[in-house]
Amino acid sequence: MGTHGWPLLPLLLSLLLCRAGPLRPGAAGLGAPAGGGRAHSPPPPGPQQEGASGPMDTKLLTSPCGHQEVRPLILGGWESVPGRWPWQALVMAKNGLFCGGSLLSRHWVLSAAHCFEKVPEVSKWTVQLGELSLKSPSWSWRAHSHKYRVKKIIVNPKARGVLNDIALVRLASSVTYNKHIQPICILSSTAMFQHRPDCWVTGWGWIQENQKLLPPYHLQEVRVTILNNSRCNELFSMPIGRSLISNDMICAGAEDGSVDTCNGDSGGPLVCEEKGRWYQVGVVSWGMGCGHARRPGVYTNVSSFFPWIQLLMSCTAPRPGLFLPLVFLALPWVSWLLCPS
Ligand code: 4AZ
Repeated sequence: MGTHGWPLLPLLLSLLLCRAGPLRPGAAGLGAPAGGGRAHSPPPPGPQQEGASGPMDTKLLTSPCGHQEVRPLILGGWESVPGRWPWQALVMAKNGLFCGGSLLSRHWVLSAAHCFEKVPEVSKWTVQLGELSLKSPSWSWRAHSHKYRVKKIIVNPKARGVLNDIALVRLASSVTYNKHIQPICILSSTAMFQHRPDCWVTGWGWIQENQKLLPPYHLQEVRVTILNNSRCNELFSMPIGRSLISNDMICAGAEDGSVDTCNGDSGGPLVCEEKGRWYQVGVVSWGMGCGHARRPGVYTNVSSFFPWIQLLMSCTAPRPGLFLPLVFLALPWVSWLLCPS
């Protein structure tokens, strides 16, 4: 084996650690919700026990997620109500550029890679959580307290244009959850949501092609149908004649174009409910215009990037005591090989 063999050891250790890190004692792995896919943070609903046994992120893959504590009395319409989408994030640059995002844990927000193309500098970005308005008044202490500085932006290394359009944003401080700020669940497979007509997408993007959102810049929500990829490719292939939708993408909207996302919605979450829990299926990515018939919105398929997300979130999480001796031995190699510096 000689010198060529040694990198295998840290790789194996890293797999062991990255899988072992976030598990609760007694948990057999990432829980499996009925329906097939494996969930990120899927324990039974219940009171949060964060901080009970060490730093907050220890439980990043096991803390409750996907719960809407606020349920509106009247559903429908386009303006959301406070707390209905508690994972919704606003990812803002100092120059006024903004994107949507979704809260995955106390330190991590998911968004689209292309959002960071024009402004890659971390110091220029902030993340707002728990607010319904795109532009909260500058004197609002509450809005100010819900703004987080960004420590790191990790664009998927394979991101190019609309391909692999996904990024993780590491927040500089830990998020305090409340009924308006909660994480969303993610799954390693979202096949169970194919054809679902009752998924939702949210954002502060344009409300029509060439029509910006107007004051009070209220978060918008729209109910969409998940289309399967072969149908979506069929729709897009006319008159283009070639497949545009890869397996890492997922289409949603309506074939008649009556519901869609638009400019400024990028990075935001496409979510579906299953047995009282909400799962993020897609990240708003691209489309051909907005609201055109036979041109549904195209989303990054979150489950395709589940291992990448899991790895990055695990890398920065403190490891449990049981593995401590191993961690001390292997962590420098593991970090060097797999985790962003
Ligand atoms: C955008 O530029 C954008 N109709 C997002 C979604 C769609 C088009 C554009 C889909 O943020």
